[in-house]
Amino acid sequence: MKKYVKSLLEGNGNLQLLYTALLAAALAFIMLVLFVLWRRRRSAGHVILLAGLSDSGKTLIYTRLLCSKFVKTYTSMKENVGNITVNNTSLKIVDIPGDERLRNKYFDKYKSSIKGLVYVIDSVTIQKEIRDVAEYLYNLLSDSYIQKNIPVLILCNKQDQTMAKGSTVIKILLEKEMNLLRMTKTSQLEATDASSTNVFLGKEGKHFDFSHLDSQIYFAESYAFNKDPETSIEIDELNKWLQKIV
Ligand SMILES: Nc1nc2c(ncn2[C@@H]2O[C@H](COP(=O)(O)OP(=O)(O)OP(=O)(O)O)[C@@H](O)[C@H]2O)c(=O)[nH]1
Ligand SMILES: [Mg+2]
Repeated sequence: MKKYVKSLLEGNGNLQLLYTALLAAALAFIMLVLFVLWRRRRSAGHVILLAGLSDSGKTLIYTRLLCSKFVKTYTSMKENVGNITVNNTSLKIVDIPGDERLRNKYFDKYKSSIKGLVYVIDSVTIQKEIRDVAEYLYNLLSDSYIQKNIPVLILCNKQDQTMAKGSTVIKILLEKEMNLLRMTKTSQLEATDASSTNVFLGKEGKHFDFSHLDSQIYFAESYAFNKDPETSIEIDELNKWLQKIV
């Protein structure tokens, strides 16, 4: 009898050991899965992309964000990449060239990690360039990565210039142009191949309106340079937007 109880106790001990080992393995596995998910969350979606036509001021804004310094800029032929910290979150600022032959390549390179898009506009030349400004924006907003509810800031830059248009006027100009563009794109789609990648932005039967899009579209004003060194920079609205989206 004594022997039997002893073997039973020993058996129970082994069973308990087995349970403990299984529990430890399961916990380790769960921890591993959580760690991988956490790493993925951290690495995905940390890029703030600065896009816009050439000469709109992206590279100067990029430099201002990173080190506040004024630098003489030249037409970018490749991207600029740098890190900043906003609300204890590390963000990768990527300034891509506005050149028509280069911009898609760089957008494609970074779009899978995008957290926010800043679309920089030269507020002085906007009326003259409205077609190109609207078309590039339309293409970016149609992209499947941007359509995953990526917040977009339309930054009306060069506000230090007396001829600069304000963000309210620019919004109206853009909505009008995007409406025309959408009509052209829709008729092209009907007339030609159905495999076209044209996307209908906004609500069918309604005038184009930024508020109809799934992505949150914000408008703000800035200047990255003026002649007075005391007041040579005004990118507060950009900084506030960054704090809001992180
Ligand atoms: N007055 C004024 N000039 C600006 C402002 N921001 C940029 N600039 C000037 O505009 C020119 C173009 O600026 P960049 O930052 O090089 O333009 P970009 O958008 O990077 O152009 P790409 O690299 O060709 O795509 C430079 O001469 C800048 O000094 C601004 O807010 N006000
Ligand atoms: Mg540049």
